[in-house]
Amino acid sequence: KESQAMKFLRQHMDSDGSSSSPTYCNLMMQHRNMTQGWCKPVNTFVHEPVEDVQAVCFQKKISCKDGQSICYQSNARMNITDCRLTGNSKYPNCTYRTSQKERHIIVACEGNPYVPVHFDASV
Ligand code: 139
Repeated sequence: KESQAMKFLRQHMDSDGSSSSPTYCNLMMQHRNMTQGWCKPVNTFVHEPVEDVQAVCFQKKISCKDGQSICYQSNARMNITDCRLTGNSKYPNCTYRTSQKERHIIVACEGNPYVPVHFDASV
């Protein structure tokens, strides 16, 4: 079975990639199985080494968007791609807008080892 940590890697890590192409999100959202059953509306891919993203669990503590749990904000800006479902996209044809950004990422972490399990936001 896929652990929460493995799910984060599948949904949010693309260390060796970059979103140089406008079709990046259409291809990656499908390839990483986020368009099965429904079109996941928003998803961020991080183009940085896995160790650098895992290290965020030990960086700046902040509250998550839910206002309840603890999240962590990266000290450094990271190279990311946001994928956002377009308004006229209809399942099973999930079409996304691809936007490349340099931002601080915010994640929630769980487990032992303590690793990212949820992508909260970028700022
Ligand atoms: P999600 O099911 O939210 O979390 P994604 O991050 O891929 O999966 N968990 C938390 N879940 C929510 N809020 C917290 N504070 C949590 N702390 C721990 C995976 C698992 O993580 C655990 C839970 O057990 C949960 O099942 O916001 C909705 C989706 O949109 C994505 C990220 C999120 O899905 N998103 C949003 C982005 O990828 N980028 C953005 O900029 C914004």
